[in-house]
Amino acid sequence: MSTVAGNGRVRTEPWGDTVLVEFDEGIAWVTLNRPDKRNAMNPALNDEMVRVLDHLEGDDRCRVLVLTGAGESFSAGMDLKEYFREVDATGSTAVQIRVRRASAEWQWKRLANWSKPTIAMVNGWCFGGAFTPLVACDLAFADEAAQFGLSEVNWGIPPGGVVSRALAATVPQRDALFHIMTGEPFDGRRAAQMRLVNEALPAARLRERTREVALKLASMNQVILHAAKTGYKIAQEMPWEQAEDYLYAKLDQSQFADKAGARAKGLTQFLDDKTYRPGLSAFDPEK
Ligand code: ACO
Ligand code: V55
Repeated sequence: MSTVAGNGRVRTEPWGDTVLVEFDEGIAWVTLNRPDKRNAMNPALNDEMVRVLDHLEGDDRCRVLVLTGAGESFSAGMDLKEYFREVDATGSTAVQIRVRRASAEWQWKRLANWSKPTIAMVNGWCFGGAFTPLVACDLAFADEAAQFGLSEVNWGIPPGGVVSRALAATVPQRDALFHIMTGEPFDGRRAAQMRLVNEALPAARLRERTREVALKLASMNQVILHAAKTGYKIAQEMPWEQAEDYLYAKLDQSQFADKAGARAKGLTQFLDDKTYRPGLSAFDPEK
């Protein structure tokens, strides 16, 4: 797809207005880029993110995606002016359906099922609707001082979209209901305690740690990673009998799909060559 950028030049990559993408050794750093609005998600940003995810899925420069925000915010949630007030003002159900659809399409439908590993890097404010892409990412790292909150009740709505569903998939009920009902904010350290994020780090170490994990994932077999994460997410919703059958089917499917033959190599290295012990391999992104 090509669009005409502000400078009049034709652009074939779908980012540049409200989203930035930078490539770095297999990592695509995807930055929500409305820092003046604390990266609140308006309809334009939601439309752009749908296109960005579709583009990056087929772009070999991206082996892992990191989602973050420009400036001092991850995302202040849904744009209260453009996503709520201005959509209400149109009086059009069709418009409301369209903007809600674009929002859901990237924030969880595409993101949660993405074919490549995804990591949320919460660099600052994370409110309301921002919990959806946060939870849809496979992993999450946060600045320990980042502020999170389900602020919906403070301005007169219950959490909408799949915000509460996403919370139920990550944190215990006591924490979820406390924050959904009181709207009380919490910091990154607390977010790690309740397992909303994997780790909380000092601001100065956040990018370095996120990059370390991203590089590790970028170095791994992409077909097997895709099968592993999809298997987990889908089996979670299944009865055990079906889960076992499905996960074996997934395992067999991955052997067909993996042209690199990782399984045969792994077996040879352990059983014949004795050059590799899966249980002893350290977490070393350089290997
Ligand atoms: N929607 C629309 N605009 C927003 C949003 C938002 N969610 N968040 C911030 N902005 C805008 C502000 O209106 C302001 O715009 P202006 O400069 O044109 O006046 C600009 O971003 C900067 O915001 P400030 O409040 O001045 O920034 P500050 O750093 O002091 O505070 C904070 C940041 C804490 C994030 C604050 O902006 C805030 O509370 N935002 C709302 C958070 C929220 O409740 N989000 C909605 C959750 S509900 C949902 O997502 C469905
Ligand atoms: C929220 C999110 C929505 C929505 C209504 O509470 C409310 C957040 C992502 O979409 O349509």
